[in-house]
Amino acid sequence: MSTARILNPFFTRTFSKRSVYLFSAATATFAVAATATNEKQQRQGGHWNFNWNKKWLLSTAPIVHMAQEIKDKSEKDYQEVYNAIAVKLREEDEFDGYIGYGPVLTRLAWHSSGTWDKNNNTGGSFGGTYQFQKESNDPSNKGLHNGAEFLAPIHKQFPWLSHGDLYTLGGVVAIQELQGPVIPWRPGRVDLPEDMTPDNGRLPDAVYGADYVRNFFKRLDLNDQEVVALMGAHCLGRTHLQNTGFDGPWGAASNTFTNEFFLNLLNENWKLEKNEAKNMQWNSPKGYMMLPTDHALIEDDKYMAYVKLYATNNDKFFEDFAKAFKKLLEGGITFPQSTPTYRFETLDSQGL
Ligand code: FMI
Repeated sequence: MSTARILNPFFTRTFSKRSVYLFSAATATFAVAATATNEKQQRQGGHWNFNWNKKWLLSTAPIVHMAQEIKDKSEKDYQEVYNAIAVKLREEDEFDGYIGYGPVLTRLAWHSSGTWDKNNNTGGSFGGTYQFQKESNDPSNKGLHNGAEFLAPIHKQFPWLSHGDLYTLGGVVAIQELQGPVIPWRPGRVDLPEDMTPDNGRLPDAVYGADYVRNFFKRLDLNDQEVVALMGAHCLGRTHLQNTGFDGPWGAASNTFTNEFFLNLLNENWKLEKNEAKNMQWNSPKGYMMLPTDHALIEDDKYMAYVKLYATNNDKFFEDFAKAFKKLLEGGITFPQSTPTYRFETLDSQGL
């Protein structure tokens, strides 16, 4: 067996026969085979933490978040949830000065996933732990209660949906209904207990430069190209003084998903100014803004190359964004091979 195979914890298809082969990264020389029952998986809510506590095994055995098969639900059921969220989005369009709920749902999907730490596989969208106060009250999540409250009746209507699936699907619906790319999405996240909620402070700050951004997103296993593509979601919505101490929208079309963010970064006349909350932000004569982390994308040569690419090629932006957003929403989750990948129809394409 090659070293690479030993170093990477992996699961063979035999998982379906309930055998799990774990290779602990740090112990590298040991291969441990364990048999787990469905019963055990249910008890632990899909969260596997093999901690044999033997001297020859590390006490930090790998955590595996195995997506659960929802046997009696098909694509039709999930499209029904999609439609319920999309219709609500269309109906409640007056929110936030007629921007609507799309941007805040996108941000909720990202923040509920962005707590993932690839180094120990804690946090992330899997456990839906944003539902607990410890996470929703994280100062980085200010304003996201609007998204969670929007989704609460959807969860009542479809109680079989886990919170992780709900929050991530909300983001997928928002991007697609706001005319963005189709985001392939997989189900099966499992609600974890409250004590699995990650500590506050895992989400990034907007006040720093390119080095900080690059280093931060490594923890989420995202590279330069993926980070620039993802940041293009700042074409949506706006910053709110009361949430983050930043003020204003990134562009003109705050509820349409386009590559406007990159065009504005390159074409506007940006001035660094102090806002009412005494934070520095870049402002343009048209009343648009950029966070320090946004502007950092045109201060760094490697990031700049992708900004130019996406400003001139909207199709490429859509293609790369869809891949990166899917990856962001799936950080840390192991999907059995049998998990379907859904590509939902928008209300428009269904003629609804
Ligand atoms: Fe962004 N964001 N974002 N964002 N975001 C928003 C709003 C906002 C940061 C900071 C930041 C991503 C990454 C990052 C997204 C989508 C995404 C705001 C204003 C700030 C300060 C929030 C407010 O209400 O004041 C960074 C720099 C630090 C956390 C950052 O790395 C990513 C990856 C995405 C999704 C792909 C959206 C849609 C919004 C608008 C929200 C709204 O309510 O309008």
